[in-house]
Amino acid sequence: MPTITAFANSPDRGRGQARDMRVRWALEEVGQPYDVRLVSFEAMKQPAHLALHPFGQIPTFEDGDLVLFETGAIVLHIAERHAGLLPTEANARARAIVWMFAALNTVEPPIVDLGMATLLERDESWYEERLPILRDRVGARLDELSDHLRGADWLDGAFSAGDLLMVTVLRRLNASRILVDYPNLASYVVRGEARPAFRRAFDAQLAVFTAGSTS
Ligand code: GTB
Repeated sequence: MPTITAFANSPDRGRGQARDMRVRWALEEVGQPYDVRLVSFEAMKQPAHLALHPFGQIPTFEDGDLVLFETGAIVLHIAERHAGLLPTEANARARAIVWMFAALNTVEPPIVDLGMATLLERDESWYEERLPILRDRVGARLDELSDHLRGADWLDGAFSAGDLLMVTVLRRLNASRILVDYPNLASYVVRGEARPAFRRAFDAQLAVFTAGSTS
């Protein structure tokens, strides 16, 4: 049974924004049970965790001798070894992997930049000037993604690991009102969140927060 790591005290208070959520969701989609080892911010920077993750972050994935980090690589590993997250036809499979990379390399960076600015740079003298620039960059990507998706349920045929990653990336905008201007993307996120595997993963990470706040 694989073991993943997750925050002992997630700053998002169980909203499923930390990146272990993607790995939990992928494992739930393919029906693979898993263990979770919770780590504190201090423990993440200690040698034992750095041996698993050179950047001292969560999540990690351990299965026997195999240790992985980077959520894209972990989700791809799970999708390659189990049925359900990648099409079997070779070209469709390649296109689903394209969407995994697009989620992480093209759509997520401007969303993270906007989130980080809102969180960490609010008191800077240039914050108000920079904010519309960051919002425009996010908007450009959302315009393009929305045009691609149109009225489809998923990015390329059936639900895939590409959708799983894209939905988790778009969920990072949940605290803002940005997706209100993109009804098809908002529905896409709701569709992803309605999947039973998403619900199980979400509830599992929320239970960590709930247990921590009542103990
Ligand atoms: N590229 C790596 C991957 O995809 O696996 C990035 C991993 C990463 O950013 N991990 C974060 C981490 O360990 C947690 S998920 N940070 C601690 C550190 O770097 O010292 C990022 C995250 C954290 C919190 C929220 N939140 O509170 O809303 C959202 C996302």
